[in-house]
Amino acid sequence: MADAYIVDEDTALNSNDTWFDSNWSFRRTLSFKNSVQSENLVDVPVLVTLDSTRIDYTQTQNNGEDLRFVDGDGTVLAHEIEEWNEAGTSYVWVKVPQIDGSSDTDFIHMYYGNAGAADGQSRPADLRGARYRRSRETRSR
Ligand SMILES: [Ca+2]
Ligand SMILES: [Ca+2]
Repeated sequence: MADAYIVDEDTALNSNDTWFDSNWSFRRTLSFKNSVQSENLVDVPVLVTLDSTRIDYTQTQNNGEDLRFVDGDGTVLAHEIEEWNEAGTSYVWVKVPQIDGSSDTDFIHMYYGNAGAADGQSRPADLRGARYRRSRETRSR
């Protein structure tokens, strides 16, 4: 099983589900392409790659403090920002409880746009581990 999983951008928004918190103004749906295998992926560190085509940096706090990731059932997910670059590409790890197998529609929501939010990162150890492995792989290439 892969340790990290790259998110593909979603287009089909399921808009009739519950908004996480009215203090947040924007959200984007991130869906997972996992139809190639029948196995559910459990507690997966997911690397979310963001740029100005995927997030409106003018609406985020300038270090991404107001980023939140919320599962389909409303659970707020642990995340850690690896790199935040409003002039380019940002990298954020999110711990996803389950990515359904044989599915291209399982998703999480990314919320932003709350100038009053405190930094929401929680930096769980398993995300640090995934980040460490990625940096080693990058160096060895
Ligand atoms: Ca900003
Ligand atoms: Ca899921």
